[in-house]
Amino acid sequence: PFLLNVLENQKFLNGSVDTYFIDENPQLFMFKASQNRAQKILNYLGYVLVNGPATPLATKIPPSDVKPYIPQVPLVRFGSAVQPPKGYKQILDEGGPEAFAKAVRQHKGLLLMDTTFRDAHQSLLATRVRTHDLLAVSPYVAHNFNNLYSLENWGGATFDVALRFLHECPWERLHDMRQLIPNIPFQMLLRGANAVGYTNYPDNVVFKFCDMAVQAGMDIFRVFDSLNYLPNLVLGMEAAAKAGGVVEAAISYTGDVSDPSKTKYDLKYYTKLADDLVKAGTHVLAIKDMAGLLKPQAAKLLIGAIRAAHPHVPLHVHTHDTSGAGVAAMLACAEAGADVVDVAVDSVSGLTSQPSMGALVASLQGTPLDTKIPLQKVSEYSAYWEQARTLYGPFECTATMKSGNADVYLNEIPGGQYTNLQFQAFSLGLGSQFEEVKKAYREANLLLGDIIKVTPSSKVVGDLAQFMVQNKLTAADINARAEELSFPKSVVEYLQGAIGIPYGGFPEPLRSKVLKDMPRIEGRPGKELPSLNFDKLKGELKESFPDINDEDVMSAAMYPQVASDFFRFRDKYGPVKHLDTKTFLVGPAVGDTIEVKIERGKTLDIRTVAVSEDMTTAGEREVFFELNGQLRSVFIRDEN
Ligand code: 3PY
Ligand code: ZN
Repeated sequence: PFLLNVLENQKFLNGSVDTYFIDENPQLFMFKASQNRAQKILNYLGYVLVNGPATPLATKIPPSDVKPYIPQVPLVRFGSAVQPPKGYKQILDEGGPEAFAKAVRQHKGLLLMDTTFRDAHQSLLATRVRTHDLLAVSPYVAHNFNNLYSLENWGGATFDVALRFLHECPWERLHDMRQLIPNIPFQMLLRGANAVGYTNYPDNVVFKFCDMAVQAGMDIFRVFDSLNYLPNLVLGMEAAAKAGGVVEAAISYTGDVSDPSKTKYDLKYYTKLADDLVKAGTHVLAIKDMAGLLKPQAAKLLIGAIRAAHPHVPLHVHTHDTSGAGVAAMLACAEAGADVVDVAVDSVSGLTSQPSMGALVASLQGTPLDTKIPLQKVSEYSAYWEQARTLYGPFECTATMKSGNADVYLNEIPGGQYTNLQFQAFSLGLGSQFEEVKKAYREANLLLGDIIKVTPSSKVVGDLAQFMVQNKLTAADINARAEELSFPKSVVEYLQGAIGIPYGGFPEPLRSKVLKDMPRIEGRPGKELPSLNFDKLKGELKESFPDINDEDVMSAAMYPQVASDFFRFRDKYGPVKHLDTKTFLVGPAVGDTIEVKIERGKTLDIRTVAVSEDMTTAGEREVFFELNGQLRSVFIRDEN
């Protein structure tokens, strides 16, 4: 019982008590279950040795051999671990969301949100950064970046990718980060009524999801809707508020408010939406410039207008640096009255990611907007990611993306999608394909009524664009032949109203021609959906996976197939999140010895000895390891 209590003790887990005795006596922690976990890890390594990567690799760039240098934090002083300095998390915990918002608004300099743990790698590395590498640098972040407004570390695509490709549990990731970073608010991206998925969920799922996220350590919910459809936004806001989170309602930005010829999304459109969101009770108001279209001049107009209308509401601006104007735009936002802007640490900034933290910090030094973040600390943090990034060579966007591109002002493609579309086009080996897709994207957007484009509406536009390129269809062809063409599913569903109603309504006569007598959804799509019965779902899942917990059930509510594949994987291969990234991706080489720390004080030493040349009659190969000095072997089916 003593040991179990220790494992549930916050101070113990976040390293703020002296644990040398335990660290030096690992046998205290040798439970039976760990034998089992060790065996499962061997199964995983054996699988990769015999069959190759267990997660598809996207480029030919191998993961490097680098062991990223982890900048040290003060560990022990006077016999106990040094606590990281207090931050906005403490203000939030003590005073709640209103007090937090007030403190943010009163802060004199510019505050930053660091996107390194979420959007940066979602944009540059296909969201593949693993818990292992996030946790390694987490103590450093806690000790040196306590004056961040927040660390964005969850939501968006991370949930899906963690389960689907990294074979790790997104909830465990959140719990683990919370242990190591007790002082900086955590922020997630919530796709409104789509939560962390691509489709509308029943209302009770969104509410329960937010509740569980707060319990697991989440603080701030950036809530957006892919059409800025107010009923969807409000649903997400209510769910975040009821859970006790900070509500950061986001206006997704498109067009150009500094261009008088662009009349659909003008200043009036945005200020009206800002009024609605403030009325709906948002604690913080965000401008989500997902494509990086907010030019400095437009930033001045937009932020200036909203600041004037809502002097007490904190304003937070998000952008992508696709065009290269990100730093300039964020400086303009700060000068026009934004309280917080988003940056990624230098080595994972730029291109379709966020603008550079170091550049912004340096640009404001000595000014009234000084962030007071030491540049030296930014550089150390950046050096870690510069090395860690090389582990993700197989997912590097720079395999194809060599520079920013101001053509984003023409095609308005969101950062993450821009990287994906470019990558897909290049992997088809067609040099001209990406240019065609970008042009078609612009036309597809206009065909659909010039809509807000962000997950999932951006996928609708992207799918239509690719459909046009593949079938060599112009916009005129689409309009003329709409009745007979077999459109992508996402396009049809969008026109049916499955993700909400776009500003200005659906495009006619295109909609009627495509849908004919198909059903249409009126109003907020989620309100039609029957509530999900969690107990029933849990009962069903328990039949195949007796060990699942409530967080697993929520994963299954979000992604039924992906989650059950993950549970099956976990039962067979155990906690692969503990493997270093190179080993996880491509496995060890024969002769290699790796260290796997499966919990505090419990490290496995694994040497790969040999893979048998012969196959058993069952089509299996025997793979030999030394596990902590003892010979072990596993039989692995050869799938090649
Ligand atoms: C997401 O929904 O994942 C986004 O990052 C949208 O910008
Ligand atoms: Zn983004």
